[in-house]
Amino acid sequence: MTSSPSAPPSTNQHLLSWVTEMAQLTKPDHIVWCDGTEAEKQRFTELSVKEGILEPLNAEKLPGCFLHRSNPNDVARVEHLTFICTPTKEEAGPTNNWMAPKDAYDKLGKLFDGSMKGRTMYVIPYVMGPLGSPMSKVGVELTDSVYVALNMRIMTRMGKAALDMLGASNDFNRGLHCTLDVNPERRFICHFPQDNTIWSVGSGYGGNVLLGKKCLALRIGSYLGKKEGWLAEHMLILGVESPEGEMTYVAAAFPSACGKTNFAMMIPPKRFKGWKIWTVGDDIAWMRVGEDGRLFAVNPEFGYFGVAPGTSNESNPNAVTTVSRDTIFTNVAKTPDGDVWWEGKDGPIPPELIDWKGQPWSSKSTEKAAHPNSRFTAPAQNNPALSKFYDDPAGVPISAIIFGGRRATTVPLVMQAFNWLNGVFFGSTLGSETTAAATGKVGVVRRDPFAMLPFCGYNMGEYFQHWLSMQSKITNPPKIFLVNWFRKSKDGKFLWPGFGENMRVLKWIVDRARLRVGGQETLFGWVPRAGDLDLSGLNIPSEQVDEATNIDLAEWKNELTSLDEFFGTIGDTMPKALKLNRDLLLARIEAVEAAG
Ligand code: GTP
Ligand code: SPV
Ligand code: MN
Repeated sequence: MTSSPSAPPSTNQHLLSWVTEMAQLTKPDHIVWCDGTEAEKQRFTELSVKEGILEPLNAEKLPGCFLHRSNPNDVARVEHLTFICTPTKEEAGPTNNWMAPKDAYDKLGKLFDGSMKGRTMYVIPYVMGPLGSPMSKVGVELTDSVYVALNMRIMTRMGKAALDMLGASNDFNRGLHCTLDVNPERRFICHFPQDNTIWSVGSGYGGNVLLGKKCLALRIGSYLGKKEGWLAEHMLILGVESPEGEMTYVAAAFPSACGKTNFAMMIPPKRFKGWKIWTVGDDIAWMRVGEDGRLFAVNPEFGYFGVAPGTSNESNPNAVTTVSRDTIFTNVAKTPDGDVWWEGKDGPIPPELIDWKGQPWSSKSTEKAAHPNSRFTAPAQNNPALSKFYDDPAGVPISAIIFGGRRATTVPLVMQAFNWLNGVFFGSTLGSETTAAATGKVGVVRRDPFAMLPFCGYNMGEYFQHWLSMQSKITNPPKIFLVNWFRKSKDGKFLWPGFGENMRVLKWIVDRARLRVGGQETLFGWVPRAGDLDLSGLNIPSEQVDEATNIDLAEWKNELTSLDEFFGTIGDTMPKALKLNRDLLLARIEAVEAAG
C-alpha cells in the first residue's frame, strides 16, 4: 500500500487510526483524501470519463452533465440485503433484516479483505445538515468508487468543511464501501447503530452506497433520534408563501417514488397567482423541538437524487431547470446528439436512442429506454425554487406534517387528524396498494408506515412509541394531515390531477394549520366542507372531486381489518394507544351501521 503524495489533511487521531485500520483491511494502492474543491471535481470527472464510468453529454445543451450506467443487476436499493446489526434481534424489530454485529463484521470483513487492491480508496468527509448547526452530523465514507465521491460532493457538504466541523472529535459516522464485482450474491448493506458505523459491499447504486443518505440520515439517524429525542424522517420540507408574504413550512412523508420531489418543487396553478412554493428539502427531514416548543426541521442533504422518469415541464418545471447543468444522470437513455431522455420527458419520443443499458433502442421497442428508477443527482443550488433558509442552521418551523400514500381506494384526498395521537395513527397506516383492480378484490396493501418501512433503523413499534412520546415535548405542535393524490376511479384512472393542482389541497392545509378555515368532522378526521377547497379553474367534473374526497365506511372497515393484521405483525412493542385507536374507529363505524 502506498499513501497519497500529500499528508492527510486531518490530525484527528480517531479518524486517522480508523482510516489506517480500514486501509489495512481493504489494502488499496492509493488513498485520496477528498477536499471538496472545484479542482478536485475536475480531476475526478476526467478520471471517470477516461475509465468509462461517466459519459460526457452534449455540453451546449447540458453543461457540466454526465451519464453513468450502472450494472443492470444493480439499479435500486436492495431491501432484502439491507441489515440492521443490533446486539439483539428485538432491537431491529420485525420489519428489518437482522444480523448479529459480530457475524456481520466477520462476513463483510472477509469480503472487504484486500478488496481495494489495485484500486484507490477515497476518504470522503461530509456533513449532513447545515454547517455549524447543532442538528448536523459528520460522517466519513471510505469508498473505492469515484462515482460515489462525485455524487457525495453534490449530495452533502463534503471535504474540508467537514473536517473543520469534526475537529478532534470522535463523534462521526464511519462508513465503508467497496463496489467489488457488483455480484448480488456478495451484496450487503449493514448498519451498526451502536457503533455509528455502516458497511456496504457489492453495489454501486445510490441508496446503497451514498452512505450519508438513507443509511446515515435515516437508518442511523432514526436510531439517534430515538436516543437523543428528535426525529429523522423520510420527508420533504417546503415553504408556502402567500401573496401577502406570509410563510408557512410543511413537512411531508410519502413512500419512495410517491411524489416528494414533485411536491417540494411544485409550481401553483394560475388560480393561485402570487403564491409561491420554496423547497427546503425533497427527501429527508431532521426535526427537533425548539425553545418555543415548535418543531424545527433541517434538510440534511445538499442536492437531489431524484427519479428521472415522469420529470417534465408539465409535471415539474423546477426539476427540469435543476437538472439542466452540473448533473449526473444514472441509467437514463441518451439521444444521438448527447441529450438525455426518459419516459415522460417533454416533446416527441425520439425515434432512435441509446437505452439505459447502452444498447440501441427505437421507438418501436417494447422495452423502456430509461430504467424506471433512473435518477438525477443535482445540486440544490440549481433549483429556482430553493428556499433561502435551506442552509439555515436553525432550521425552519413546521406548522403542518402531511402523510401520503399511493392508495387506489379508501383514503380521501385530504383529511386532518383530530389530535397528535390520530396524526401518529395516520402515519402508522401509510401504504401503497398493489394492482388491486386485477383481482377484483380489495387491493393488497403494502404497509409503509411513515414512509419509513425500508429506513427505520430500529424496532418499528418503538419508533411508533417515540412519535407518540414526542407529543409531551412539542408544546406547540404542527397539525397533522393525511393526503392521497392517487385515488382511482372504477375504470382505473386517477381521480385527482395532482402535481401543481395539489396546491389547492395545500392551501386548505395551511389555512387549517393557521386556524382560519372550517372543516367537516368525520369519523376519521376533519375534511374540507363543501366550498372549502378552491376548485375554480380546475377542469374536472365536480363528481370526480366528490369521488376523490369520499369516505366509504365499507372500505374503511376493510382498511381497519388490514390494519389489525399489520399492527399484529409488529408484536409486543406495538403501542396500545394506536391499537385502541383502531378499535375505537371500528366501534364507531359499527355504531353508525347499527343506527342504519
Ligand atoms: P424518492 O426519491 O424515491 O423518495 O421519490 P419521491 O417521493 O421524491 O417521488 P417523485 O416526486 O420523484 O415522484 C415519483 C413519481 O410519482 C413521478 O414519476 C410521478 O409520475 C408520480 N407523481 C408525483 N406526484 C404526483 C401526483 O401528484 N399525482 C400523480 N398521479 N402522480 C404523481
Ligand atoms: C428512495 O428510494 O426513497 C430514494 C432513492 O430516495 S435512494 O436514495 O436510492 O434510497
Ligand atoms: Mn426517498
